[in-house]
Amino acid sequence: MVRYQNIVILTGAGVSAESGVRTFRDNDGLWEEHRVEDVATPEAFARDPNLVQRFYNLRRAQLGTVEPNPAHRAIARLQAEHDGMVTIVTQNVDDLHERGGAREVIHMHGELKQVRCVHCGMVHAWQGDCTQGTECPSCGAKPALRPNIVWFGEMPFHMDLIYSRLRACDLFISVGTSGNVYPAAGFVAEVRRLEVAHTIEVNLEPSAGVSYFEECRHGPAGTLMPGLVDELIGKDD
Ligand code: BJW
Repeated sequence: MVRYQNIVILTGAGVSAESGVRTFRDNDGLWEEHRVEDVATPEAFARDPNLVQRFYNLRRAQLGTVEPNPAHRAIARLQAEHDGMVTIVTQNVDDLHERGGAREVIHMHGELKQVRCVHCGMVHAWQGDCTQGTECPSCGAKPALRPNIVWFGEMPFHMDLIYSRLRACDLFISVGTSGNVYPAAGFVAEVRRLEVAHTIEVNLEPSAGVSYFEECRHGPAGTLMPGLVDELIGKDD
């Protein structure tokens, strides 16, 4: 395989599916009868903050019951063993990349294990439940804390850093994302526009953006990623 210098890997819910974390748009796509669009918005939080807090408390608690899978470990191995730079950009709010051994992960949609004070803006590491009755550890306000998650209509985190890595990459790999949510869904078009990077999609099925990718590997990420990483670091030579 061609040797690449700067690799950007974009991951989505499909990379954690084999760990037992539910994806957003498969099957009925519902959580207790709610669509993700109905709980993951600032309007939903304003309308029913207790429901939204409960949604994120349950998902935060679920993190303790799941483990990284071979896809997370393969991506971490690429980051550790590749001669050039490997940037992991994830839309996932779980910590499975980190627990699978990745050392730098850009969480563009935030992290389940963080909350943010809407008064003072401080971000706090958070393990257990958070409710409208929980005080902000920094300023003492309540209700004050919200999940440090990027909801629909909000600006994703670290966009300048992500676009600078996209501009510098010579290989872009998208793993386990349906290509329905922007701006992440537009990264492949941005990379293709620059005409300097090869693009690979790894997904269970063709994504909404499949036509933008030069190379597609369809199947479970936990099966396909270890082989792709072997190719990239030259172990299959
Ligand atoms: C497997 C597998 C296995 C299963 N192996 N694969 C045009 C331009 C810009 C913005 C917009 C636009 N049009 C509309 C917008 C607004 C909106 C948007 O995109 N809406 C769409 C629904 C149309 N976007 C926003 O509001 C974003 N903010 C924004 O745009 O700000 C302005 C801005 C503009 C331009 C530049 C910069 C900023 C914010 C989006 C926030 C998304 N938040 C969520 C919920 C919060 C996180 C949480 O609670 O967990 O993030 S929505 C949800 O979708 C979650 C995910 O991160 C995200 C992406 O989903 P993902 O990961 O793709 O999951 P699925 O379920 O859709 O797909 C899984 C895939 O895996 C499937 O294809 C399976 O087949 C596959 N799979 N098992 C491999 N084993």
